[in-house]
Amino acid sequence: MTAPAARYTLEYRLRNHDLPDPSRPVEVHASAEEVAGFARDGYLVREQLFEGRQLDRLRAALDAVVAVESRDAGAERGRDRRFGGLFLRHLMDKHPDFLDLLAYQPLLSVARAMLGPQVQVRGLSARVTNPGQPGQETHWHFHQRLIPDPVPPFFSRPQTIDALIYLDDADDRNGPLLVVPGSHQRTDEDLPAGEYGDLPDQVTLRLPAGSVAMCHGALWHRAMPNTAEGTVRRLLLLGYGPTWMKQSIYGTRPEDGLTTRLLESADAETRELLGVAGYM
Ligand SMILES: O=C(O)CCC(=O)C(=O)O
Ligand SMILES: [Fe+2]
Repeated sequence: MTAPAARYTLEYRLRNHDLPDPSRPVEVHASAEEVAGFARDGYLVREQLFEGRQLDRLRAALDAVVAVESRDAGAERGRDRRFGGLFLRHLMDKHPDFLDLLAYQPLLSVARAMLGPQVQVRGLSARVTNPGQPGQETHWHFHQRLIPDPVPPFFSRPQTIDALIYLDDADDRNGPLLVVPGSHQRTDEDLPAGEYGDLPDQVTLRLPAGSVAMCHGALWHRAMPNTAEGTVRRLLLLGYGPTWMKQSIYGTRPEDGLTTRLLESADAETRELLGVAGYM
């Protein structure tokens, strides 16, 4: 059990003269030092943020979707060796318990501290790998591969956050996460594809089940494979971005999914979180 996170209130307001009340306070579930560290390093770890019944509930929800999609062949196997494992997409549309994560303040408030008050959830996916099978790792990569060279004067760099929620241990047996601190700012460097070796300054994150690594979308990272001594390794990837950005490209949104139904009676904040408001 880790100590509860420090908190502070961020008094945002929107410079928008059309709003009767432009204030957007955020109670940030982190200290100002942790937020500064996230900006500098490109990641922030929350050990065992999910525990007990809450963790079991997310595992059960994921297992239920895996059971359906493995049967219907809906799940996406890793595209190639570079992204091993089983990928599941649009999870908030597929199981109601995942909607707990839509406005989950311990993560959302930190996303708002980093990205601004107007944040949407860009997607909830999962990656599941198993012990003793080949190709259960990822190559070194970063998610926002959109930066032109040269960078034009009005270029708006994509700033996103992915909260990697580990439902099982990510340790030496199950495969830790490797990151290169500060690499989210190395926007003038190429990262070659298909790299699996050690990189200078890499850090190994060995995380107990229920832990979260919040990562900038341009952070260089790689998942190590499960070993034969490991267990199933289930990971949720909860993506955040500004409300005006497009959502994740992966998978096919189910027609009449749970978020579509939620939108029918959603309040303003939920509409923003689901990415249908907050453009102008
Ligand atoms: O499994 C992990 O630890 C990270 C997975 C990952 O980087 C991805 O799916 O993009
Ligand atoms: Fe990744």
